[in-house]
Amino acid sequence: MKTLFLALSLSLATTTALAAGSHDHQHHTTAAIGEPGQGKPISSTVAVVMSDNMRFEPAQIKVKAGETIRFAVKNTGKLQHEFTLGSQSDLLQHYEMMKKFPNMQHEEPNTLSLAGGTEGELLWHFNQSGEVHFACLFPSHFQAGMKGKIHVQR
Ligand SMILES: [Cu+2]
Repeated sequence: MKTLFLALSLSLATTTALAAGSHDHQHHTTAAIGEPGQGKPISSTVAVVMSDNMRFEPAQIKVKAGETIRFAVKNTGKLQHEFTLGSQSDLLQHYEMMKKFPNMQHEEPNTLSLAGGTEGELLWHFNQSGEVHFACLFPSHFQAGMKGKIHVQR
């Protein structure tokens, strides 16, 4: 299943890139959200809590363009939750895939999936100003409003 997902997500990414390239109004590409922060000096740590009330705390985060953020994420619930970064269209596309493959496991650098009662970290480098979204893409969680926004300031 893991391999299948990777293959699907690669082909989706390629399709998105091709589609975006053929239009002038391209504004939501994966590149726009930044890149994995591994190996870069960390500008600051942001603590994020995920819980079974289907919320992130905080749900609104402010960072500055050029910063590499260490997200220290804690799942205080009993259920599995995930912290996935993306543009709104990335997340919606991914969510559609989660509905088809609900047991999908992710190991991409923009996702941190945590079992109940565990914690972990995700390093992300924000390279341009704008908005980056995050969500837990388990279908019932996403529908319940388990999402938030990172405001990347100039
Ligand atoms: Cu969740």
